[in-house]
Amino acid sequence: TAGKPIECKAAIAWEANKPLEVATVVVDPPQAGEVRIKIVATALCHTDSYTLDGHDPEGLFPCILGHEAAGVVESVGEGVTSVEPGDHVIPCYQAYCGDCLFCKHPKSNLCTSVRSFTGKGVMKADEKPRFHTLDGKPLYHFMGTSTFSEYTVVHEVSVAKIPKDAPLDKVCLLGCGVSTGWGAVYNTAKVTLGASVAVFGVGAVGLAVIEAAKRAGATRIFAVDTNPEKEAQAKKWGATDFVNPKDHDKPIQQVLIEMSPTGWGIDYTFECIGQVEVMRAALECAHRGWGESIVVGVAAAGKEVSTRPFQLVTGRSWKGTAFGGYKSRLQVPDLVAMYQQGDTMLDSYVTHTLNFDEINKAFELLHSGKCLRCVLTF
Ligand code: NAD
Ligand code: AHE
Ligand code: ZN
Repeated sequence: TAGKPIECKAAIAWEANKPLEVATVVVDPPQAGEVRIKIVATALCHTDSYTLDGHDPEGLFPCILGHEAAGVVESVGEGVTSVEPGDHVIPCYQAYCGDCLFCKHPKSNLCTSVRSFTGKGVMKADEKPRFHTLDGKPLYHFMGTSTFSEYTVVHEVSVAKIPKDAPLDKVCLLGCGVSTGWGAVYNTAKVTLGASVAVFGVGAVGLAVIEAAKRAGATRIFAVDTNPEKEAQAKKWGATDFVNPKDHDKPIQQVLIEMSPTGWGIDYTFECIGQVEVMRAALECAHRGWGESIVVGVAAAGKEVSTRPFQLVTGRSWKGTAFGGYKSRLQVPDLVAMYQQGDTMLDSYVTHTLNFDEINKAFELLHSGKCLRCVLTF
């Protein structure tokens, strides 16, 4: 198949707010600096549905969504040296070139080598997509990954090589949500022993924050969710307290300050939903003097955050994280190794598995509140 276009199954997002169409597409061969991957397993992340719902200012249609996956290299383009056909890999929406200002800086993972192209849904070599329909209509890439396809083409800088004995239907989750939650705790907040933590939103990302906070030695972990069914999972993952904002008349930030160990707020708070009002609440219940609030959730186009500047003057700080601050190509293999050593809860995030053909059902599951991650296989 190397060097030739491949016809395969993919899920086409023709336009916002329409179900995906599972159809045959053509995937062109990888050009210089590109890798064609056979996707073995792909999960759905809230960000895929956010984009399909038309909330992403960078959203382009028609496109092929998907960014949490694992697969096997089918062929490589000219000049590619870091992977070869047969290698097992995780596509990384956050690239790592190792060479740009951001890759070289110890404080950032926001590689710029291909970001402007992935944002436009095209590949860097010729600024065109590698996907098209059988009758030649181009289909945009998404987040530089487009994993809702049996085959995809990504930039070499976006490919993390992993061991062949890692189960692809589990480690696919390390391509986004779980890694993001873990990294938000370890890299962005650097949660310390004995700290108090509040996590807003008990989806896969919020649970990964809870898991990592417990591991980092946080002694109080407040899980906040409007869905009462989330309490059991939150506690299983390590939350010490579950708070449903609907059970309280007072603003949730006030409730949490009153519940906090010192009565002055919570050391580290994490917003894992994508709602600007909740981001405000998370900042405002952070501890007076030193509390940090980390924005993980992605808000819809046009939304803005606000608070009284006094909240910052009195020592709270507001931060955000993309892919948990991990330098992807470099560190995703370490996360896979951590999983293979057996001391993570990664398997427990896979609550559903379906055949790729049932991808629209998987989107419904994601909205139902009963699904953390649904893994699709071909
Ligand atoms: P999810 O939909 O599975 O989880 C969200 C949770 O929030 C649900 O349990 C829901 O009941 C709860 N919720 C909704 N409104 C609430 C409210 N007002 N108060 C309290 N709880 C509320 O989503 P997910 O896949 O875990 O993703 C979470 C967010 O993180 C999304 O916005 C996603 O786009 C974003 N994300 C960001 C990054 C990053 O790199 N920054 C990476 C992955 C995901
Ligand atoms: N494209 C959007 C925002 C979407 C967004 O912020 N994405 C997160 C990852 S979500 C993964 O599920 C991210 O890492 N952003 C940094 C980046 O470079 O995309 C917009 O507002 O334009
Ligand atoms: Zn994601």
